[in-house]
Amino acid sequence: KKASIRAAAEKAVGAVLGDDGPEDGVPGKPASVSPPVEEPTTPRDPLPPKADQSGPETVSPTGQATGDNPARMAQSGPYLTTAQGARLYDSDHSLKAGPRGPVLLQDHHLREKITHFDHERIPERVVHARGAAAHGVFRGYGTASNISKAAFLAKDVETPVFVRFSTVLGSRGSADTVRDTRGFATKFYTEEGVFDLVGNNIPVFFIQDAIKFPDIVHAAKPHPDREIPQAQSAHDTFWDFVTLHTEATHHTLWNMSDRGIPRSLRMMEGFGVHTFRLVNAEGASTLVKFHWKPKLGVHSQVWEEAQMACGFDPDFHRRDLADAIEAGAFPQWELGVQTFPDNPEQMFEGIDLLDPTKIVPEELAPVRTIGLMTLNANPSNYFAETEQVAFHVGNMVPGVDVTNDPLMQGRLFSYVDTQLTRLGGPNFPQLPINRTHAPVNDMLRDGMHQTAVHRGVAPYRPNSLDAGCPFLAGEDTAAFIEVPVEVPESRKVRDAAASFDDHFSQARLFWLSMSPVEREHIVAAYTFELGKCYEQAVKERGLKSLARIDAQLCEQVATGLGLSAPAPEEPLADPRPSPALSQVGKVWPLDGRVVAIVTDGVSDLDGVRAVRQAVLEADMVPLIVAPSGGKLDPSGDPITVQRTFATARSIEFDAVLMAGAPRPAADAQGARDARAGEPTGEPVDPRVVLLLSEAFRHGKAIGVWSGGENALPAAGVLANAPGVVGGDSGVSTLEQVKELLGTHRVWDRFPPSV
Ligand code: HDE
Repeated sequence: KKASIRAAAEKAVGAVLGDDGPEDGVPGKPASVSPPVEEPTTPRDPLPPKADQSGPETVSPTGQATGDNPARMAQSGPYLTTAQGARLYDSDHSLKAGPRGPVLLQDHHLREKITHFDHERIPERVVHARGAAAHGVFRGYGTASNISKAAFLAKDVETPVFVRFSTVLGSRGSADTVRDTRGFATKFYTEEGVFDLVGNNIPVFFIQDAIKFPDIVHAAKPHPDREIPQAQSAHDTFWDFVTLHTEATHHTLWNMSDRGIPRSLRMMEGFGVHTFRLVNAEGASTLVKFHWKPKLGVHSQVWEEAQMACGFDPDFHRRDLADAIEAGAFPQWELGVQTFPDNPEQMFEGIDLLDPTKIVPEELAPVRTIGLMTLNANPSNYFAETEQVAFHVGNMVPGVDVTNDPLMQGRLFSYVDTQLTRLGGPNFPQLPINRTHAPVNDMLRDGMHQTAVHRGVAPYRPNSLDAGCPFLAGEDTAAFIEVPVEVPESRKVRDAAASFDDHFSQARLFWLSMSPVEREHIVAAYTFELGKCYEQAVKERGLKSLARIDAQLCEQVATGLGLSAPAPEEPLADPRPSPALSQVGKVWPLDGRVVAIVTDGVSDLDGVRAVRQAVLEADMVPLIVAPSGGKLDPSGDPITVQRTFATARSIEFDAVLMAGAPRPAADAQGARDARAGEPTGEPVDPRVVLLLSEAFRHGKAIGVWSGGENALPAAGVLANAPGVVGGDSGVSTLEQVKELLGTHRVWDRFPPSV
């Protein structure tokens, strides 16, 4: 299986590039011209979907299996037709009164084609507009069976899932690697109905009450006058709000940490944020917080790298997810729960479980794993699946229930409401991607885009005319029954519990739990974001809020802004740090990490070939980077070039291996310019210099052999710098690079300043 994964990995990366190169290509030598590819003329049935796109089949809302996916049935038969199925003989010319005459109104095909096109877009999501998704499967471990009767959590039960990851602030076409919270929404198509776990990659939220959601979103979205900046929080209105509305402090700190810029969607944690309630077969309930734990570990980009990726590859995360799945490197997460007794106070160790700005440190309540999710198929059609999928916090199954968290309560209203505008009516649950796999027998009728043909005459209860159908279920027949929680007698108020007033202690806990390098990143992020604000008052208020988290943090950001650091208004308490919150100091699997093998096209090509194979054998992705495209060593066992110096950029790689020191092209102006400024040593191709210096700055492992070391001085990299290794051969160099990759980055390169 591993071998087929590797073969797929190679194929996927080549295919993405379309860079296979001509058979007899030699760098620098023009390739022979391939025969032109003709447009096929023999009618035939459409091609089946690609292997990595076979999502689960769906069931109609009336419970009938649809056989084939209706989305695919929309493309059957060999001939182009109208929407009504009439075959067409020409789709390139309007019907005219003569070849040079006016177009005729009677041209139904023209009108149908243009009208449909005019209405192709639907409103993007008001938040989380930019997303990428995948199909997969969830397998229950059975370890939650004592606390939940949900069938999908039982041992070895397999449930199809569809997961959509998103950024929150940007428009649908914005870049992937912006500093933002990431959505992590999972639709479980269980046999008892759909369960949606609509979470984020950050375990806390900006607000404690849903009524503040329009405020935070209006503040964080682009300014309403010029509609800038796109997809970012580094602007006045965001900081104006989060510094006035201090309950946002904790979430904002997470955003300013490395969690705001994930390396990959596959390397993010997910959180249900709210406290949920699980109920078992005996009716006993437990409070839980949901966690998704990625098998590949939690990793981030560094800020400069993330910013560069916004330009060089705005689809960085989307591409990474789709490529990994296509290559057979299926991302996996374990679902876990922290459990708490369901007592009337709903507090745990002094932490209010109904306050969504608070976490419960894992050291106080360990995460128990209860199942495994594997994403194994890409969507076949972005619009039909990723865009039209509609999540709803209220989609629950027996065994799962809500709590009184006021943020969650508001979400229970918002998600259906928003789909009415976005998906144009109340029948969006019938869209193939939203359809439950459980039999449906509802009394909902008609409405826009109704696709079910309902039978019977009595969509009401009680009835005798449809023989009393459908009947109500009970406890013994798997009905969804709300946990009968006591609601203490109280007054109607617009208020919150006093425990909701603590806005800073957990922000301080997070700060104290970070390693020095993570703190340094946080300081830099605040300095950047507040530095982008124009209003002095906003910057000063930002510092006041930092003073309540940590004096040193405040001091350093103040220095960066050229302002003086205020003293905290109250003395700071020192909560016990939670080491589990830090991303540094652990060793993780290397699967799917991308290693650039940079070659000058001549040095030790046998070594290049061997190291490429060794990278594959470690379940990582090798990318051969050479001066120009085509094949290296065409006479022997040719090596396909996957990136050229023109198309490669450091952001794509987790580590760089380097054989030889490529000389600049003699006639390149850029090369001459670079030579003028080179610190020492032989001239090196300026694009390689850039690649090495960026990789070094971003804490990436660099391995050199067979003359590769000669490229280092031009990039200002010392051969004995941390995370720069060399060996006798490519393979021995790779071994050292693998050690470095296990900790994700060479953290020693970032001087600890805090
Ligand atoms: Fe959402 N949120 N949200 N949210 N949310 C939406 O629903 C809302 C909140 C989250 O990939 C919208 O279909 C309110 C917390 C994700 O399709 C909308 C409040 C968390 C996604 C909405 C919150 C989330 C959404 C916009 C405050 C993490 C994307 C389009 C009470 C636990 C789902 C849509 C997808 C999307 C409302 C707060 C996660 C408007 C009112 C907290 C992952 O309904």
